[in-house]
Amino acid sequence: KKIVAALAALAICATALITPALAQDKKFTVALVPGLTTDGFYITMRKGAQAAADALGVTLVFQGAPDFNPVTQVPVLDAVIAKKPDAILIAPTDKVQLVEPLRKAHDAGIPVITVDTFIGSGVYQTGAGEADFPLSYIASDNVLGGEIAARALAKAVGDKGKVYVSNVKPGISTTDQREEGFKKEMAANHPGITVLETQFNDNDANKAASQLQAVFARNPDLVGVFGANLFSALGAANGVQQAGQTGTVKVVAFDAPTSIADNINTGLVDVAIAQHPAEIGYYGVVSAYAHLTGQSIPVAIGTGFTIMDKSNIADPNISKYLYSE
Ligand code: T6T
Repeated sequence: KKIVAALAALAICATALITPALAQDKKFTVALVPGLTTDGFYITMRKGAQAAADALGVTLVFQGAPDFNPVTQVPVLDAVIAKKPDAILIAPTDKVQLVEPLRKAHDAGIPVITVDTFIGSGVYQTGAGEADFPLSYIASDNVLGGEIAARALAKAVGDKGKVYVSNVKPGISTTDQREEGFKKEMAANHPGITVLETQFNDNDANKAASQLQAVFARNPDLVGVFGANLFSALGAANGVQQAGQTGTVKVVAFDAPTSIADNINTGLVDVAIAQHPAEIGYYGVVSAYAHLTGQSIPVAIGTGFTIMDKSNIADPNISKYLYSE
């Protein structure tokens, strides 16, 4: 009898011990849909996401389009939804055009978290509007990023003269907000600066370079440019170089591909504002996992910036924020 009782007790203990372990044995699949696949920003985000996935035993699927465009992103998203991952992390390429495609995921019971960019107003889970269904928004504070860029450019040009914003296209939450923050800061605190009309380059660095030269041809007194994302900034900087204006037309760059370090050292770029995409990817996967295992998650997570210039780019604690390739 004693033996039977002991075995029964052991069985209860064993069940108690095994059940939670079994529950966690479910291997979750999280899909990460970037803005585009061939961009150091999203390649770095993927690394951070993979680090969290490895730590948590999650399978990470990375699937995206080759360009930053809702027309190519939506079919990728549809294919991802058809595979029924446990959660989707996505950088929507348009605030409006990705709402309905993402609602399909939500309606299919797949939790959606947006990383880097947002849909609607970016304020989720409020019951307001048509685009509040994502669980969380994990990203840089892009209005603040634009303000930082404006202060850096104003300083570089001695607080006076003509500048403009090299930007991707209207409708992208991140780059819209950077331009908004930039113009707000210039209008409020830098009366000597004139901000010329924004030039939209469709995420094409070559177009951004030709636009720089065209703006310079029309405005030979141009003193600076803010490149509002990686391709806008690289293109604008190339345009400055091709126009023979290195060091004369100041460049403030958003994002930090590895090549920006050389551009800072040669004086072509004054300041680069690095985002922390690995941090975005890491917390994206952690948040998805937390939700899938019954925890509540913050409706928004703000990630940081590292400001790079000639004075600090050689410091490994700074250069570690250069993006991967
Ligand atoms: O600036 C990043 C990202 O934050 C933005 O949403 C789109 O452009 C980048 O991927 C850089 O190319």
